[in-house]
This record gives sequence, structure tokens and C-alpha cells, in this order.
Amino acid sequence: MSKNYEQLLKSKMSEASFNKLAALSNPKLMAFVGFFAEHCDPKSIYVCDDSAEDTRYVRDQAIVKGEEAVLAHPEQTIHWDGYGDQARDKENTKFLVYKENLPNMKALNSIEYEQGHAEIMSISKGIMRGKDVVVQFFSEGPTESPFTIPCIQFTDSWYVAHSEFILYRSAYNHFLKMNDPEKDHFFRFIHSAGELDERGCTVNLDKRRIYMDTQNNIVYSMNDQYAGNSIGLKKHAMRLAINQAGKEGWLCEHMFVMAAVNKKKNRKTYFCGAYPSACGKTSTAMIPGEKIVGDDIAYFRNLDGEFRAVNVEFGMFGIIKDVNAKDDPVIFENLMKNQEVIFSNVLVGPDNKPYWLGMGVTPPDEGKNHFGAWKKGVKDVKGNEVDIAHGNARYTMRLDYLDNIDKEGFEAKDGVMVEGILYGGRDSDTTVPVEESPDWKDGVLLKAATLESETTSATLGAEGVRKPSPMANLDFVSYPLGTYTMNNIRFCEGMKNPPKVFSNNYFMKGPDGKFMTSKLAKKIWLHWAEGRIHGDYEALDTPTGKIPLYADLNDLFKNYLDEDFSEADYTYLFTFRCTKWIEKLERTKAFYTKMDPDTPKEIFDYWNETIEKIKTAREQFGDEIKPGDFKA
Ligand code: OXD
Ligand code: MN
Repeated sequence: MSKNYEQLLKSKMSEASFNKLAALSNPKLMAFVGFFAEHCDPKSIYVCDDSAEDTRYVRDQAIVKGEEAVLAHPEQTIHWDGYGDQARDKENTKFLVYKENLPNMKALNSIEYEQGHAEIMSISKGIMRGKDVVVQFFSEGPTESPFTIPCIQFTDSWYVAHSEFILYRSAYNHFLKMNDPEKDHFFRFIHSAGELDERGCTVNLDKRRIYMDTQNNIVYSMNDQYAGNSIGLKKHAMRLAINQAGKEGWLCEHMFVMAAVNKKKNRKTYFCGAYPSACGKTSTAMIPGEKIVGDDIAYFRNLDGEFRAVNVEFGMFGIIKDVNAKDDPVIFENLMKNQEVIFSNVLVGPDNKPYWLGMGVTPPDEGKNHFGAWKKGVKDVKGNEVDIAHGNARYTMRLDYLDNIDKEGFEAKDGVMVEGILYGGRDSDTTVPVEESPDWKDGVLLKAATLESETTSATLGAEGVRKPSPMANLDFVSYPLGTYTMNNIRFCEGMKNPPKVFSNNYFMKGPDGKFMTSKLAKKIWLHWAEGRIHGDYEALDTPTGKIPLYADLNDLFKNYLDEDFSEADYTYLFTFRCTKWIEKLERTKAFYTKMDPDTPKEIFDYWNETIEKIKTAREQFGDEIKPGDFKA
């Protein structure tokens, strides 16, 4: 360790903090903390270990420093991000790329390394002056497991630090046991909320930058607070992990991990699922009666020929809009309890309780929200009426509060064996509610790569535009899309029992323009998939896969929901629409051509062959092929 940093660190740390850091005997780590201690120049640095005291201290500091406030339930807190910092800032989130690697990265939002590095160094110079900051150690995935990626977070936001203690596994002890610090790599995250206004919100949003260096596994995030921008361990680490996985032959996916529980047959079947924002991801992971392992990010590894997955996280940073007693009873119930939750960007009423959009409760007419002091009808500077809460308002909560947690899968160091993968998009007229892929490769190319959704409030920009979202992972894929898609295909090569792949679409609309199934129908599509995995059901062929028989769905609707499911609805929902599908595949081809012109020819060949197959089917059976009419 450089002598310089030792003196500097000692001057900014208590003896206890310095000793915690020194005990790790990790020069690379010391150099990271030392460098930013000098460069960002905080007043003091607190180093956390895995103790309950440190976890509590961080929460307390978030409150003392005004980044969070205690709510009516004293274990719950509220945090507000600035009015202009309510979603991931895609424009200013860039990859720092060495000159020689730039041609490869041209479709991704990249900046040449030296230029970007100089810019971020200039923005971050002295940015923490006068602030007390915190250093934490975490693990992506369970600690001391084949999946573990150790991480260090250095931040001046105690809200960020508090969130991370809820969302990730603290891993100071894991770092203590790392015996070859030069070799045992770890991800590094440096974050500053920058200058704050009287409400504690970032002032210099024009200097908001999130720069990712996948070549050295470090992410710089400056002048932001919204957790999707600020929290290193979440989507920043995900981009680093996707890059690393690509090199090492495993996968990091934007997926939940859950278990479908079949009580009658005494079976628990693990599924992972990718759904673009607002396409039903969390509500699928939380279907009543099933078990959840994780709601957002999964690592997949081939362990002794088995497809194994872990939830990378420990908690959930969930969208709160539309969480209510009817649609999301388990989460809603937990948000109503006096247990540790950070609400962000919701309204806090005069009763000091949180209120949000779609809560199913009449909100007060005034209070405080992401706008500041709020009254019904108040307008922002652009003249837009400010809602009671932001559409992307969130809750941050441990997963193990939930009654439906699958403890076994949540704790498993070797992950769970995955038997089904779900890819759920959002369209009103093309994709049937559930369809099985003939095999893994078809699944990747027809279910995963073709995913599309409508834009939502989780990202900045216009809402309501349908857009391609391969693997629901586009925002985080940190190397060319075609190579990533091939890596997905190859991951299962040689695996004895790769998972079955299914598509979902919960948003099909009938001729009257209304959704055709209730939100609870997700359970039916899931249990059909579960039954298919275990050989319980026959299926009908379509040009892109296999769909259920009416009788099986009717039984499932009866058994699980006590609902009637009409054959007319079945026929409408499961009709294969040839022209719509050809258009969807053409859009996918165009998108891949734009994103990665070097996408391997075999991928385009596959889509072209599928288009030809659909055209032939159209000639034979008509444009709209009813279930059972198609013969391969
Ligand atoms: C998230 C996201 O917050 O994907 O999970 O934006
Ligand atoms: Mn996500």
C-alpha cells in the first residue's frame, strides 16, 4: 500500500474503520479507497463490516443526514430523489471503452476511454468535500459460492448505502477470506450524489454521469440519487457481470427466480423469467401460492451438467405503482407492516403514511412527495400537473420478509436447478398468452430475442411506444448483441436437460380493445408450463412452438381460480396470426442489424427460415390459424 494513502486514510477514518480496511490486506482495495479518498476529498470515511451495528448505523445516518425520514411505522423510511432524477438516465450512462475496442461497441452508448475518464475525473474531483462517506463490502449472489462476485461500494449517500444493505449480502467476511487479492477480482463502485439542495436532492443533474469500465470492473456514478443510477450493486454490477459471463461462458440475466408449486403432485419446479419493464415480471414472481427466490437478476452456471441459477440479490427494489391488496396481496401486506422498508418518491400524507398510484386507497389532498410540498392540482415548471407519486416510485425491502420466500432456493450456495424459462412481452395482438418452444435454441431466437414491450415510466423519455427488448436485457448487455445471443444459445450446448422455454403475453386485447384475461390468469399459464415440463399435457403445434389444449386450460382455470374459461376466448387468444408474426420477426431482424451488424449469419438464417415457414402456413391455413388447424 502506498504510504501516502495510509496517512491520508488514517486522517479521514476512525482507528476502527482503518483497522477494518487494513485487516483485509488487499493492496488493490486500499489503492481504490485511497485514490478516491484523495480525489473526491470527503471529510470522513466510515468502513462497514457485516455487523448488525454497522447496518443500523448506516440507516441511522441516512436519517440523521436528512436523506431519509422516519414514517408512521418507525421501521419505515421515505427517501425522495430530485424531480429530474426519477428514472435511469440512459443518455448519460456510457461504457468507457479503450480506443481499440470502440468499433465493437458502436451500437452501445460508449465513450472513448481517455476522454470519458478525464471527464468523470474532472466531475468527481473534490465532489465529496465536506461530506461523511461510507465504504461497504458486498457479494453478488451468495457469499463463498461458485456464483459469488465480491464488490466494494464507496458512496457519499447514506440512502444508497442503506439500500444496499437491504438489497445485497454484506461480504466483509468474504473479503477477509480472499487469499489472493491480486487474482481474486472484485467489482468497484464509486458514487457521489454531488452537491445537494435544501431538500437533500442532487443539484447538478446536468453533470449526472454513469460511466462503466468493463475492462477494469469499475463504475463511476456522479450527481445522481435515483437508485437505478446510484446503486453500484444493481444494474451497474449487472453490466460488468454480463461482460464477465460472456468471457467465461456463464450467463447473467435480467430475470426473476421462482418456484411453481404443484401441491396435488407434490412438486416444486424452478422457473426464471425475463419481462421488460411493466410486463408483469414482479407479479409473476409473486403469484399467490408459488414461491419466490428473486425478482430481478439471476446468474446461470452449468454446474456438473446442470442448469443452476441464483438470485444475485437479497432484497427487492420494486415498482410500487399498482401494488394493492387485490393485485399484489403479499407485497402490499408487507408494505403495511412495521418492518424495514425504504419508500422512494411516494407521497407522505399529513398522517406520515405513504401513498402511491394504484394503491387502492384514497390518498390525501396534500403532503410531501418528489416535487416537494404537494397539493392536489399543483403544476410543475412545465405546466404539467404533478401526480401524488411518481410512476416509477419504489419500495426497497428484504425478500425474506415475504411469507412466500423459497428459503431453500434463496440460501442455496449452488443455486437451484432451473427447469423452465419464461420470456414475457407486451403486445395486444401478436403473441399468445403461453407458448412452449421446441427446444432451447428456438427459445432463445423466437421467445427471447423477439421480446417487445411498450415503454414505461422506469426510463426517461416517451411512454407508450412499442419497442424491441431482446431478453428484456437490452439496457444492460455490455457487449455486442449478436455475440450475447450466441452465448445464450451455446450456454446449454451439451447440457443433459436444458430448461424448457416458454413465451408469455398477459396483454392480449380482444376485438373490443379490452384485456381478455384477468391478472390472476398468469397462474394458469405458469401451471400449464409446469405440467408440460413434467409431461402432464399434450400440446398443439404452431409455426413457432406448442400451445395448450382447451380442455387442459379449462381444468386449470377451474382448479386454481374457480373461473370459467370459454372456448371462444381460448380460440381468440391462441390463434396464430401469421402476418403479425412475420412483421414481428422482420422488426427483430431490423433491430439486430442496427444493434449489431456482425450478428452471426446463422441467427438471421434461422429467422428467415421461420418467416418462410410462416408464409407457407399462411398459404395453407390462412392468415389467422385457429388452434389445432396447423399441421407441421
Ligand atoms: C429495475 C429496472 O429497477 O430494471 O429493476 O429498471
Ligand atoms: Mn430490473
